[in-house]
Amino acid sequence: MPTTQPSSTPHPAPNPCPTYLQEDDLTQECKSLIASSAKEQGWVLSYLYLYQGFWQPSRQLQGVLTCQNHFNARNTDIILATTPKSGTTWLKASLYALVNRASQSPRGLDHPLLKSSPHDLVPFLELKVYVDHQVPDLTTLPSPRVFSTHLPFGSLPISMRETGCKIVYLCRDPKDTCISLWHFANKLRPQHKGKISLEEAFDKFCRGVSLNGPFWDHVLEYWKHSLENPGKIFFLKYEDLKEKPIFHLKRLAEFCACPFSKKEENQGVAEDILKLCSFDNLSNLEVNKNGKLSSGEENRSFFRKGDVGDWINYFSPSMIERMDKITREKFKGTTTKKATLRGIH
Ligand code: PAP
Repeated sequence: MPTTQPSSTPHPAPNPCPTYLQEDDLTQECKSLIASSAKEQGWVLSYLYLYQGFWQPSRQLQGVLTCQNHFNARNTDIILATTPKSGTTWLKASLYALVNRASQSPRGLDHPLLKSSPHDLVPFLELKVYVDHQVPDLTTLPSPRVFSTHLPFGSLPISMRETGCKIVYLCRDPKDTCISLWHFANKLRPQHKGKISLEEAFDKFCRGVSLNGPFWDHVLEYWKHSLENPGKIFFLKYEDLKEKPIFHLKRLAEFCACPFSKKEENQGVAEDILKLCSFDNLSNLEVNKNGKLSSGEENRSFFRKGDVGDWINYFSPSMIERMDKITREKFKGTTTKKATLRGIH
């Protein structure tokens, strides 16, 4: 189910200013909101604005407003919600391959994931579908439609919360998330701005000033709602997916109402999906090595290491202490007999 036409091209035309850096095309509603919101210097170029308790760059804020005003969820929709840099690209690919496997064999040499970025096949609502206040007609897309978002639970369009659409939520250890975001921001920063130092990025992250931050509040909102309504929200941790990928892919298939049949089990279809969506496979594809998203980001910037625990190579003891303290305090009381947030801290 290609939800949009793939738009990654292996050799895109040169673009002097990628659109993710542009922020002049805003509606009056967005401009007024920005004028009255708290703001902080962001990690890349633009300011971040506090909207409904979370930090958004202005260009993204425009997409958030349009998405909130126009997105009509269907009962059959599957929405992938993530904290930025928690493995979104990986789960987009896996979800896409999972729900389309009847018509697109994960072993097929013409599988869309071999030619298109997962971000084009499962587009972000606020960053791609509704970017620049465009309002595309999504009614003709076949079910199940699969979209993604970085929006916090409280900012999701009302129809998403009120219909039977399913939400898959993915998060990751805050230290790894922070390091991943820092590398990503430095890749996106225009050359003349130089790099943002780890110390500055870390301090912002700890104060909650990061893309869709505060990180911990984002996780907690979805966590709470997933416990209250496990049939609607599937809560997943990057580290768990790394540790037991087959187990969690099968759980995910059941949640998405497309469980693996006995025949598929015997044929190893889940294994095929994991192989197709593995870091090694995706990151070595031509489209992901040399392609760009329509917004200007290089596809390769979404693939770095894909490791658990890489933060150890970057954080000083005092940084570890500071972030662990925040995590302990924020996630206090989240371990019950049935579930735990342990594993991401
Ligand atoms: P996004 O939220 O901006 O879309 P996202 O895909 O969540 O980005 O973050 C990229 C991270 O996922 C990178 O982590 P790292 O910086 O710690 O290395 C990237 O390497 C990792 N990643 C991308 N694809 C995969 C994959 N197939 N398997 C495992 N990790 C992956």
